Amino acid sequence: MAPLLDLGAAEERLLGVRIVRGLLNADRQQSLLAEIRLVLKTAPLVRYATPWGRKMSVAMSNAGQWGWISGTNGYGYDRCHPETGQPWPAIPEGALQVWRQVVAEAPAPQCCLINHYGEGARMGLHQDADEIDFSAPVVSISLGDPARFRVGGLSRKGKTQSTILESGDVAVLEGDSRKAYHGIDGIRFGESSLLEEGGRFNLTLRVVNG
Ligand code: MD3
Ligand code: FE
Repeated sequence: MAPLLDLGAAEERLLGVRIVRGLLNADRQQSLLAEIRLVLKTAPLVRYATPWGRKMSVAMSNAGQWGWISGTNGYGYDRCHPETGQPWPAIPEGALQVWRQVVAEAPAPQCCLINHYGEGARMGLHQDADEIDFSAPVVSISLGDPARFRVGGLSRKGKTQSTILESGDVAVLEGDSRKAYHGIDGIRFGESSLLEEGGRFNLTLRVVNG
């Protein structure tokens, strides 16, 4: 494994979003995936309904002190899984390592949202606005099939740019980009061999209430 502080991975910006390609090598991807599978045993994935009553195509779970959920009472952060009633499991060590590697000076993350994209899943353009502390960065880790990630500006109408996020890529949302509109147009199902069943996991690490 490469030393933790080796920032040899390529870094670029997409409308203010910092993208570090290939931050996680195959070994780190595998071990993080194993940690995610353990989390999902006690905190299973759920497909939530939108406020419009349609089911999201992305299935979700969480690790950490707070988890993002959605339901008939609205959406936001909760300490427990909506179906098991249990507190969320601890954030995987492999994810905390990434956080320390890319945003060393930030306070520790309180939430690790786990998004699972199966065939045909996508996430429409939105802002992340349910956190209290917007000064803290958000760190996103992609595992599995490549996804088309789209980012715009602070208004829904502004122009957007897109790029492909691949397994092992990390995106850092900080400063102005923290409130930018963004989404996932879709994934290239089955292209990566990391998940035997195909699909994509995205982990987003957040500070929820500073
Ligand atoms: C840009 N997830 O969970 S991660 C989400 O791949 C979410 O599952 C997507 O958007 C996914 O809310 C995209 C990259 C990301 C995460 C948070 C952001 C981009 C962001 C917050 C502000 C701007
Ligand atoms: Fe988001």
